Amino acid sequence: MTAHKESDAYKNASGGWGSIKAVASALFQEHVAVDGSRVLMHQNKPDGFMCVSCSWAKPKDPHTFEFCESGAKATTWDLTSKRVDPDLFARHTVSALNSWHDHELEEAGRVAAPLRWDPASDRYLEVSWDDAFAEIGRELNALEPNSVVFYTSGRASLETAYMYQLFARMYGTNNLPDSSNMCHESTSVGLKEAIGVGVGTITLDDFEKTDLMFFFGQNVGTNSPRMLHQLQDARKRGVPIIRFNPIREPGLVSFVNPQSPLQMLTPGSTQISTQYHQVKAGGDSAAITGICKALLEADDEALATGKPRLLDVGFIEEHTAGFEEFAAFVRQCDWGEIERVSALTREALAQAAAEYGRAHAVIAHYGMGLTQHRMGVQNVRMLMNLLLMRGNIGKPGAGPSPVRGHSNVQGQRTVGVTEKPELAPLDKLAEQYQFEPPRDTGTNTVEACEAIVAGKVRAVFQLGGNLVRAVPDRSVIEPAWSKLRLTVNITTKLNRSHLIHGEISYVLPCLSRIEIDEQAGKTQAVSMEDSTGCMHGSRGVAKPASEQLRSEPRIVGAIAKATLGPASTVDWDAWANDYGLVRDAIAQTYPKIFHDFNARMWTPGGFHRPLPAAEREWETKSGKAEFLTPDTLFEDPDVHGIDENTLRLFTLRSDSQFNTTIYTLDDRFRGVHGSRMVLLMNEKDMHRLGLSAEQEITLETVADDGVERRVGGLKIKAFDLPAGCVGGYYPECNPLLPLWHYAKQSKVPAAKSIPVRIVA
Ligand SMILES: Nc1nc2c(c(=O)[nH]1)N[C@H]1C(S)=C(S)[C@@H](COP(=O)(O)OP(=O)(O)OC[C@H]3O[C@@H](n4cnc5c(=O)[nH]c(N)nc54)[C@H](O)[C@@H]3O)O[C@H]1N2
Ligand SMILES: Nc1nc2c(c(=O)[nH]1)N[C@H]1C(S)=C(S)[C@@H](COP(=O)(O)OP(=O)(O)OC[C@H]3O[C@@H](n4cnc5c(=O)[nH]c(N)nc54)[C@H](O)[C@@H]3O)O[C@H]1N2
Ligand SMILES: [Mo]
Repeated sequence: MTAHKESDAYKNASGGWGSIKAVASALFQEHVAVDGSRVLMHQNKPDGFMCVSCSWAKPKDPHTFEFCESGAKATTWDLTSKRVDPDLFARHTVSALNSWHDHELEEAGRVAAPLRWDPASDRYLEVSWDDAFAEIGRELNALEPNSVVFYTSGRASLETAYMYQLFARMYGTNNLPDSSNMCHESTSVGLKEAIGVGVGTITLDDFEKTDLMFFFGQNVGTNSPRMLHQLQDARKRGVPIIRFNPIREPGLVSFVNPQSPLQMLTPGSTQISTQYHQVKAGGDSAAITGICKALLEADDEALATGKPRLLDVGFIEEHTAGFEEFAAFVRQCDWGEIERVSALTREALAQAAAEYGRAHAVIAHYGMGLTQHRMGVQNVRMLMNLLLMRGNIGKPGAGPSPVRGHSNVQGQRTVGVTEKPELAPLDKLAEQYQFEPPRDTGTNTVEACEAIVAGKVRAVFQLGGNLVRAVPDRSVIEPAWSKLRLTVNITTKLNRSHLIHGEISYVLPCLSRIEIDEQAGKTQAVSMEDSTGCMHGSRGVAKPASEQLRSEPRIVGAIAKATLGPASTVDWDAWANDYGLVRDAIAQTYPKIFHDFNARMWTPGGFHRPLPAAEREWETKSGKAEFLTPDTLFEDPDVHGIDENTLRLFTLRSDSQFNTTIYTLDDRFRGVHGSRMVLLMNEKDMHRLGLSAEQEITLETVADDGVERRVGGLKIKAFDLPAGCVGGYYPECNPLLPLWHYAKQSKVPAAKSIPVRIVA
């Protein structure tokens, strides 16, 4: 870097030298520099492994470095040479480890041996795998199946997820919550109602055909950086990008491509967003209403003056239901109200509408900024309304693009991990495995937490994840969690959920997808589904962190076998010896999506699942794509006690974390260093409330349920965001989020809109 002075453009844009430096320092921090760089070359390649970080699509013709800063950090995090072995517990009791920071727990390295908590010494002690499985099986058989929760974080493969849900159902419960319940469940519910499929309809090819992209509440530079390649290519073709986000996120403003030597050497970067609207948190339904209103006004004028219409009248007539009612609602909405709730001007929204009206094929990307709200499902449906008005679905270059989180979170749902029996092929499973699957609705994540608090749950399994940190209402959840009878954690690293444990608790270390997985003398591969509904094979390339590790399919299979006994109609050992057999079973359950699975999983660029909505076939109630008329434009119409001192807190991720995994305490893009205990605040609010920068404050939730929810030690940072909302980090701010504060129809915790006030 000596010859080329780092310009400010590089520092502030995402990608670029800052990104390369961050990758190098992550490799260094985890002591894996040489092997790590070799492994990274296999990331997201047809013969390599699929990134363990986000779920963004993997192209047919990958770049030399088909990974990003986030993915590289996630990979090196797994490749670390540090180990959590029984020695660590010989030195520290569990109570002592509980005083460690979350970052320090995971930073201690990969868990190297199966562990069982020992009440006498308050330590995790090494246990044999066989003893672990035997005891877990015995415990499960002594419990009522509906008192057991089988949680999945979105990383485990299609093969593991399929085995896991089958096991839970054979055991007797649909309690299969998934990280998606805290994430894109508003999409699964909203899109299903609107267009008949609960997932996005675009593919990578659509990026080449689109002529406008919207981004609502998704932070691509931090959370799905590989997508910047497609955005940059689209920008080069002159495709406008319109952004709605309370914060001007650097990755959305400009981008320097580390793959392009020319861009790295010349100052300047691609301007990613052409319009940037700093919407107030919770103001998206209002903002979209404004765009729709401006579009209707322009359409009226076109009709009156004999110009081409702005509505796709033919599409609306043939393919949709509910348009008239929606249009009537929009027409009667008052511009003053729209401006107040969205914090955006009529002119700004009309400008977005004008750009939209000029474009023939439009993609709408969105993320947690839409889904994690009380009106999260409505937000998603409002965005669909906007697309439907101009027929932007089921044609090249157009469609909804919910950008998923975990690398296989969408796929786990596809192969049956769901608490909703109507979404699982129960009859098919009954026939294929000759058993009677449970038919009652299981618990989603929030309901599982409610049941844990109520003492109705006795055991929790976590296939990945860190629930005591990821879920709302920490002060209520933690004490309830430690009253559980059994906690079983299949994991790569140590985290808080292992230390706040049940009476009997296991930490079972598994292989990471990056590692070579040999079973019965044969190297195994697994598969996952990306954000665009595309399935990919994945083969590990690194040496396993410890000889004691077992693969996820092997662990799940062994628990199933120990619980269900010899009468089980599945040969769990055979499946764990050869994942190809699991894929055959998946293909048999879901022939439309997974026929010839074993052969097709190595298709370059993956193979797509069929999506009726992409063909303009609508598997909805009315058989048409459905417009939704919203109830209200207000976020939180039903929270009481709100006054002029109430601020709306949205919780954020930094570039140095993957959910509850905190790599470092910095947030390079937002200029936060050394501590995540900060509160981003508008200067007007600071002035109004008599606060100064760097001042330490305590936040308190505005709620009238008698529970005190406070987070202290937060330092104020003046920030460019709309007045009335403040930003803080997830998971540090989770104690402020009430368990009942969730999206109405999907129960996704409303983590982007927590009413709070500052206490001295
Ligand atoms: N590096 C990294 N990558 C990740 C993750 C990670 O933690 N780290 N997590 C993964 C997971 S599980 C997920 S779900 C995804 C999450 O990825 P995203 O969907 O991008 O989620 P967030 O970063 O939580 O928030 C996204 C943006 O929403 C904005 N926002 C907040 N409130 C509002 C609002 O009311 N309206 C609008 N329009 N915007 C709002 C925030 O400013 C932020 O920029 O990322 C995945 N990828
Ligand atoms: N306030 C607030 N709360 C939120 C959010 C928010 O934006 N704001 N976001 C929500 C969202 S979108 C999500 S998805 C959830 C995430 O919630 P979770 O999925 O529960 O949490 P993660 O942090 O992704 O889980 C990390 C743990 O997974 C384990 N792990 C990592 N890799 C593997 C692997 O390969 N196999 C196995 N078996 N285990 C592994 C490690 O033990 C690691 O500690 O949090 C939600 N909570
Ligand atoms: Mo997520």
